[in-house]
Amino acid sequence: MSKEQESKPVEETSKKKQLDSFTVDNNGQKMTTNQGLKVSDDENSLKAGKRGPSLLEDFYLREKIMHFDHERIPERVVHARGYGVHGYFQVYESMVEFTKAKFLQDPTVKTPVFVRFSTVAGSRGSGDTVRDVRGFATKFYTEEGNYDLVGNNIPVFFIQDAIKFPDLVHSFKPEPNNEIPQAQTAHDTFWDFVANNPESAHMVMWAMSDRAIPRSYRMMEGFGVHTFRFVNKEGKSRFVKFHWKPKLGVRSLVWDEAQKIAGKDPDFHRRDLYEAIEMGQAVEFELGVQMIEEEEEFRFDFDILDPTKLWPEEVIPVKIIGKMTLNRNPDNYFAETEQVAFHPGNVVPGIDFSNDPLLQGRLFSYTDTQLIRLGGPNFHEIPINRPVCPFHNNQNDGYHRMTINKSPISYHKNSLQNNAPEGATAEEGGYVHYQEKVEGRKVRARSDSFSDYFSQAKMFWNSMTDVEKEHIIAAFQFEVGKVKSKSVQQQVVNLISHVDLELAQKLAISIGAKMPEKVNVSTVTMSSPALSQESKIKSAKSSKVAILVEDGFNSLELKEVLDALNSAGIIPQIVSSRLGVLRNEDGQELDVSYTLLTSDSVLFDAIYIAGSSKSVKKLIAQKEVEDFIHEAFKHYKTIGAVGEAVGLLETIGLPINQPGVITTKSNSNISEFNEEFLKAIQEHRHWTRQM
Ligand code: HDE
Repeated sequence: MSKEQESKPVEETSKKKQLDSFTVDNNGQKMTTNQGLKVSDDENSLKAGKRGPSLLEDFYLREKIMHFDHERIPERVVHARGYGVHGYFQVYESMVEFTKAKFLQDPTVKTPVFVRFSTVAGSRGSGDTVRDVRGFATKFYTEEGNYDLVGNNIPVFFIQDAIKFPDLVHSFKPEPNNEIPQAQTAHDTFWDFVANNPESAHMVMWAMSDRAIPRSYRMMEGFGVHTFRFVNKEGKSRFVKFHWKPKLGVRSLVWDEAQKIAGKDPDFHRRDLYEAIEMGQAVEFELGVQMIEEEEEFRFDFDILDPTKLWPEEVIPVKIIGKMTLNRNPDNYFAETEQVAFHPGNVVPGIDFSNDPLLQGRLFSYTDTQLIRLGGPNFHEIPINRPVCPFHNNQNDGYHRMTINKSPISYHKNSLQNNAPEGATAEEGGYVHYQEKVEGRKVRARSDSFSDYFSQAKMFWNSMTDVEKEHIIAAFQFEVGKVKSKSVQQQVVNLISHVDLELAQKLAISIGAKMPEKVNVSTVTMSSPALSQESKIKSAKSSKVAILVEDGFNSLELKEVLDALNSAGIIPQIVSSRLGVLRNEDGQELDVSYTLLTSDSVLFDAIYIAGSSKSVKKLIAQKEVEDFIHEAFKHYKTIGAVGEAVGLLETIGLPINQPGVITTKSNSNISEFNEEFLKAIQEHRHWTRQM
């Protein structure tokens, strides 16, 4: 093999350097046409007389309008709304025992990545905080080519076979007669699909849980969902499932809050990610793998090829193998985030597929979909999609071909070019599919081992805390309550009764359906504590705290609180009745970030009401302040108040002896207050609060 063809280690900056060679900076430049001709006037079209008709001759008008007319491309048929960011991945220690994938060998190598987070159902312009699954797609630009881990934030899927995907998607998308509703599953066709396709029962439990309304893309888990294979140098294969674990812990919104945010700030999740990165807060996820030896394939009470099943972490532990750090926003949304093309079939040596029939279908879909979306077969040449290692083959021509292949030889085998480019052996880094032995008759059928739809749905239910269960019940009541067809409602109640009778009964009561029959109710008692969000690590870092304050604040008190928040990595933001600068008698100044009009209680994780009688008097006079605080209370958020601000809480009727309401009337023990306040923020929600 020639030197040039040997794979070279990548660097953290490899992708950035490549992208930079495509960037354009208009700063200080004269305007030109796309042909490079300098433009003399960009304000007026060419006319026959000042008030006369425009002339066809005006090539610049035509070019400008033509380009504008074609600025849109078809949105993704699913996962249309998303936000992407750059970063890098580092393995903690060599995974040589399990896989030969080069990016998983050397802890000193920082492999560049691009990650796109998304919702699934909504259009490109839909709200971020809708109840939905979130996509979590990662492109690793490795020295051996691009590896794409195209996952979701829920570890299982609605269906078992790819052939059902169009049906599933047609059911949850807006209904075709009136294109209603946008980005929602709370409508007849989706629940009709669920009721008549019981394999969806497990995933529906997840979709009705808090997992489907994450607080932030930075605070949700990611899952590869399917079973893949790791293959090592010796050719030994193991089954593997991939996990992303967020360093900030797993947090969710509450449903009422999620709905309000969709109106107040439809960009809530992308803004959160964009701002965190602009502020220099590294966004970190650890990569974990669960592995099953080939010989153990049939040892479990679920089929490891069934994508509606997870591998309980208590049975098959997650081994944490590395960390991804996201630290750079794209320069251009369209060029990078919109044009990025993921494909679960983009693998590197050492990673292979299983026979999961959902995965097998995806291996076709993802290249096919790019042809319509990106307009031709050369989408791999778009800067964001190019590997950082060289690529050579005999594929040529097609729409928007960028490379100029110099040689007349575009076929194999050849003698005129010494047979180049030619295939590489496994030793030379060639991808050799794992030689799994397969035999069978051609049948359109599903394995009997895929037919248990309810045991893991029940296990998920069993694993929830009481609060999480309450949220699931309420979500079912909301979603199925929006269904118009009585028959579909009843069918859903009947289906859910196979998972849990109490859940089905509570649903039936709420939607006026008949009580479910007590037949075939799952008797599974197993639970998996790892499935409960409440059991995950909790971090206060990156929480946003609204500081409600007016002129005349107490600067000593405020400084102590702000310092404590800042040093814990919490983001305090000053909210007042007007923008500009607040002042107090000592001449101290405070910049205001938001007014009570431009922000809202639902956009914060906690609030703090500053003391001092002057500031409190002004706050108390505003109805918006009362609403702001009551709403935070209703959403179980931490509320802190010091000095006279405690009186304000009493005046507005807020029960101050409730969990998560942290107060001190005296200014002398602020450090004690801070300690309690920070602990409460770390809790994120105070579920035991009495409303
Ligand atoms: Fe996708 N999916 N999917 N999917 N998917 C797409 O590809 C598809 C599935 C996932 O940010 C499409 O480029 C089929 C499971 C993510 O650009 C399309 C089936 C999982 C993204 C497609 C599935 C996913 C997509 C649309 C069933 C979790 C967004 C645009 C066989 C493991 C990627 C595109 C991005 C996108 C097909 C099921 C995750 C049409 C046929 C299961 C994160 O190709």
